[in-house]
Amino acid sequence: MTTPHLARWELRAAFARRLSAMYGEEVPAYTTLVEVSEEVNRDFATAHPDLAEHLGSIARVTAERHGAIRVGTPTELSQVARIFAALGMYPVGFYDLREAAASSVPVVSTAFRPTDREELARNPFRVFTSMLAVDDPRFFTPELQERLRAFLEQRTLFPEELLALADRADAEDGLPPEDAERFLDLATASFQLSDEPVEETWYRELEAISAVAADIGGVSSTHINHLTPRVLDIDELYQRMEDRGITMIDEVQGPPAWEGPDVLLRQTSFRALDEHRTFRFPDGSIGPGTLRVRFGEVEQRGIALTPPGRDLYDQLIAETDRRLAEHPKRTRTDIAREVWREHLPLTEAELDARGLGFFTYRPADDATSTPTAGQGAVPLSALLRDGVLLAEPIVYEDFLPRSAAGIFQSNLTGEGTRDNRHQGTSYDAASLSAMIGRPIADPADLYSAQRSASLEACEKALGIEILDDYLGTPTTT
Ligand code: OOG
Ligand code: NI
Repeated sequence: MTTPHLARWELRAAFARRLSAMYGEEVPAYTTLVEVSEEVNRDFATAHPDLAEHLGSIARVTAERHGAIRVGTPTELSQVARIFAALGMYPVGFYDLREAAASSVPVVSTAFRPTDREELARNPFRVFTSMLAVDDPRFFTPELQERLRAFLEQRTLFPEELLALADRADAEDGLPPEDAERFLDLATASFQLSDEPVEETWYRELEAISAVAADIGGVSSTHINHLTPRVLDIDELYQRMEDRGITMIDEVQGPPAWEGPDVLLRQTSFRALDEHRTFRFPDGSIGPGTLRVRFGEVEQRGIALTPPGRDLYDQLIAETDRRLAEHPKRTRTDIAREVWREHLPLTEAELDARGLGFFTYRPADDATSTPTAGQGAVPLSALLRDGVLLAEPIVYEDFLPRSAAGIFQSNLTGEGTRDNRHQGTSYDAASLSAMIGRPIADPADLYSAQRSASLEACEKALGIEILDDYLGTPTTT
């Protein structure tokens, strides 16, 4: 008899559940956040039954989380990539937060996530993963770089047994139950907050440069920094958390609330309370102390934007900044809403027609063929206008560097230091891919492939050729 294998997605879903349980014990405010998120989602589904599942099933959204972790070296990054591969999570997108943040955030990042549609629908767990830019001289002097490297090289974040099980799961596309159990135990434990004493002097030396550097390089293990639930109405969530006495950061990051389509990603967060840790002080004594580096975050996801749509988004953000500088008394959200109304279409159909958003298409239930079949390629716009095809938005599955920087920043205690007289070390998707040992996918390529596949399926189902007059990419092979 063959034992039933746990598939990658089952491992991924189980891992997300275990992390969530562990993190809830470590940071009780997270449990409150999850409760309030579930309430908000339930209420939204009752009030708007037709909209609630527009960007993903309620089952998906309820289970949906993203995590954030931080590692110190290319070796650690490549190890964590092996663990995520076992869970069907692959690197997507490159984020350089060193430039995006005003305070000192010396990291470069990617996100590990499922990449195909079915896998995302099964469980979309993703982890924003940052690596300390140890060799960036703007943050670390050569002498400190040496000590930092030596410290990071002697620690082990992921035991050999865990890595071996991860490689096996990757090779065998899953694991038998007993091995899966062991793998999940070890994987979850590697992200647990350690009770090992923190070397006070070393930690504070790094903290003066950057709280993020201290969180990564000042301790001998790693931990989950935050776990983020997804809500269908982030403004409502914000209000309800404040009503419960939890102070949120000043503003929701990303696009404003407005009456048109929600695009990309809106996020907000709150400072976690002081956490008790054990310290080893300079005189050798061991005693209690507190650290405050973890926080709670929540997000609302919108429609993925095409590269032109994304350029427009970046311009709208820049325009918002410009107007805010001119009118510092107004709130960012008010200005952003005004800018949105001026430049973004009010309907999804128009977002699609202008080639700004990513959509998939499917034949309407009663469409078997079209009057124009057999007369050459039919324009996509005509098929949508005539109701032969229906469009469905593709959810944005990634992150926003500026929001990520804002989230990092709003949860830091001090500004830290960055010496801009030095040239920063350059990192890009290619160099980070080489460190990870796997290519980092471009998010736009993944959305675009999903869109093209849906158009091809429509062509097959209707027996016609479709002329893509929205994005212009040829769909026939
Ligand atoms: C990651 C911050 C970025 C997000 O949601 O944009 C992030 C971190 O704090 O390690 O999680
Ligand atoms: Ni986050």
